Amino acid sequence: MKRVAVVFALAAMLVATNANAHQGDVRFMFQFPAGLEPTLDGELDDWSIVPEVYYARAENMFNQYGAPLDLSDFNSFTVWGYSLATNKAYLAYWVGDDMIHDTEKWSVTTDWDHTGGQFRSFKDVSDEFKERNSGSQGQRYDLYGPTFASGGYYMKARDKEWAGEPPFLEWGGKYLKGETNTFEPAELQAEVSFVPFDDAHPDGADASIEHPFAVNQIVGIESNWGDKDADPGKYDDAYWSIFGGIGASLNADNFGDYLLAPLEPGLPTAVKGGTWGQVKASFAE
Ligand SMILES: [Ca+2]
Ligand SMILES: [Ca+2]
Ligand SMILES: [Ca+2]
Ligand SMILES: [Ca+2]
Repeated sequence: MKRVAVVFALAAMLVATNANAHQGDVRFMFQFPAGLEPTLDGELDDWSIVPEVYYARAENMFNQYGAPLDLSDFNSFTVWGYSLATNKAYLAYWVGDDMIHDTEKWSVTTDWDHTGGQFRSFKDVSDEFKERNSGSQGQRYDLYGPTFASGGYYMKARDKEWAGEPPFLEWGGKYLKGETNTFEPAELQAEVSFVPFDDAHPDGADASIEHPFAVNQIVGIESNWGDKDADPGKYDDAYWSIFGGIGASLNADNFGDYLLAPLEPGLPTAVKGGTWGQVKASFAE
């Protein structure tokens, strides 16, 4: 497995050089070649080129509360990717849950320039400070889609509403099994694209600083799913996270690290037009 060797060599380098590691072990963001970025149609076939090493699976997630690991209660994967051509981050996820309802979601927090520090829920500061700084140097996204949230939306950026609208946040998703808000077993999946910001300004994108991605860069991220099941009003016993960073909803010191991986060998480096189906067919030849 040559691919695995590439990223593990990078991980060793990272451990040796990065004194600022966050929570847990470093993970990897897959680099989509230009032209092979996912189409956000809710079908994950365009993620089939991503090797297993990039997947974060429920078996390896952390629970802040009491529930033991039980994949029939909560099961999932998340995969992150990025593209130098689009300068966007891409997230795919799948969730299997024995009791789904419309207050359950991924809470995804991002610190693209890896500064750490508090980025929202400030106390004892002026309203002006809050408006300027909440969700600015770090961001929090609530990703319910394909579930339509009790709050009346599918996905949003907290604190900076514009950052949760297209083209800054776009997505596609669907239920594979079951239906929204039935309290019955369900499986769902979605894919999301993010325009990354080092400073998301209250006045919108033109006043903001976009974050430029580069190979081998390290970014800060955490993702949580509160599996509330019987009681939508609270996180009864299961708040699953990728890195186990308690307090990640407001402080980026509690995120984990993703390294932006180099291109995997053996993938096409450019695609001129054509559908994904045609590209896949060319892989199979
Ligand atoms: Ca797709
Ligand atoms: Ca459950
Ligand atoms: Ca930051
Ligand atoms: Ca549930």
